[in-house]
Amino acid sequence: MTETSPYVPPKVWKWEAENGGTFAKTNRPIAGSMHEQELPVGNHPLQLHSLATPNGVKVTVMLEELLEAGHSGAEYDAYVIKIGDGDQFGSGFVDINPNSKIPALVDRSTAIPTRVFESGSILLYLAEKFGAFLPKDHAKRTEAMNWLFWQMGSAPYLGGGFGHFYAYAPEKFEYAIDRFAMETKRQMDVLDRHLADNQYMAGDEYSIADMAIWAWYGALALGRLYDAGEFLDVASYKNVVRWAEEIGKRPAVIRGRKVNRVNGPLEDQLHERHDASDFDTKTQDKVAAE
Ligand SMILES: N[C@@H](CCC(=O)N[C@@H](CS)C(=O)NCC(=O)O)C(=O)O
Repeated sequence: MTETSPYVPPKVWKWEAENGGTFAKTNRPIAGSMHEQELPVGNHPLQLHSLATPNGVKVTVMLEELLEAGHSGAEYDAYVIKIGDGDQFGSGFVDINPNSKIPALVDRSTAIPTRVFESGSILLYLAEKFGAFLPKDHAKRTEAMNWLFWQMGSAPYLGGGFGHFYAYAPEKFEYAIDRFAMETKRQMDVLDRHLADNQYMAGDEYSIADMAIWAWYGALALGRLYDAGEFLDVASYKNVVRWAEEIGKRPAVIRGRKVNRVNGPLEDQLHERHDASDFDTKTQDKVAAE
């Protein structure tokens, strides 16, 4: 019988071999750009550089909601950043997000173009710019912000913790899966109890807090994340499922999920978005049929 000796951390950690996980080629312990790469620029005031992961979907849902509500100033060009290919380390992208993570937005309607990174900051920027999807009433606005920031602090345990060890790590480590499954279920219970008495996260108004939380926890409740619906018994969080299904039916949400998507059914993949008509003519099923 071979016994593996327990890992003893060295005095100083060194970046040596790839760890074998799904993102082994992407992850690195240094920041900054790795290659020269200019970003394309389209005609609209808002330029989005992103991918349809949960963090990306929050922003495309918000932009589609703004357009659906008649805010024509929210017209946008959306370009794909393929994080598996290292696009986030190109010099143009690092200029707009020194943290090298999608999503990142440039607002070219300001005298000097404004860069906006971190999905929560982007949602708040757009909500304030257009006066939409953030309650005007101070107490309700505070509640929306409470939940927006809750999402920012909580989702790394769901994604970087549970999702990483359940779906992406090179081996199944019981300790890590246990720890993060427990925390993810606790978070789902937090949401479930809140949504038992509230239609939306900030009460009776749909807001950026719903968009942020739905992209992660709505996807989990609908069984779309990490194939973990059964493992985490997501159906038992009935109020979260009710809320997730309701939001999932919104036309802007259905459109927003398609933008910058490079996997899944071809009819749900709109790699780049430059015009509202692209949803009818440029999804990958239509491109393939040409
Ligand atoms: N806190 C950030 C997280 C963004 C994030 O983690 N983005 C991931 C995709 S979901 C990414 O770009 N990863 C690429 C990398 O880590 O190199 C936000 O909310 O915008």
